[in-house]
Amino acid sequence: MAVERTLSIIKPDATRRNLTGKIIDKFESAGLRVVAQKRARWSQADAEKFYAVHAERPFYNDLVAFMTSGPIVLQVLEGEGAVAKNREVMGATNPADAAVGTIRKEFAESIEANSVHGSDSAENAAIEIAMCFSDGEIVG
Ligand code: IDP
Ligand code: MG
Repeated sequence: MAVERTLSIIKPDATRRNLTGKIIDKFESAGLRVVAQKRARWSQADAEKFYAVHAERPFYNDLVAFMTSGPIVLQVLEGEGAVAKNREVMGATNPADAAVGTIRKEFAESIEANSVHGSDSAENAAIEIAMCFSDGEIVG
């Protein structure tokens, strides 16, 4: 399998509860490497743009409000099959469905406040990474 990069976001519910270290440990322990990282506070426009793909979904406005409710940590993760590996470590969208040992099973508060975002395909990973980082910010 090829070495890939994927976009990861630690969401406001997790920064609020001081869980960033525990969450990053899950990625690193699974063999993913943090090659770019920054803490940010999204504006409404930032969140609307990032989640534009979900604009027609009933939870869109609540999701934008949630993602702007506190600081987030944006990261590029790199590794063999990083897109699928990250999704595996994150667990299912709804923590009630997430497997034991996954981030969402251990830390998520709800289907919305589910602690992490991860790109769902290599194509979307490239788009999301470009939205959040300049080339010079990805430092290995
Ligand atoms: P994913 O984050 O597992 O890829 P998506 O379906 O892409 O899940 O949804 C994006 C985000 O929207 C989720 O991570 C979650 O924060 C929120 N979300 C998804 N489904 C619901 C829902 O049914 N109610 C409230 N929020 C939701
Ligand atoms: Mg998604």
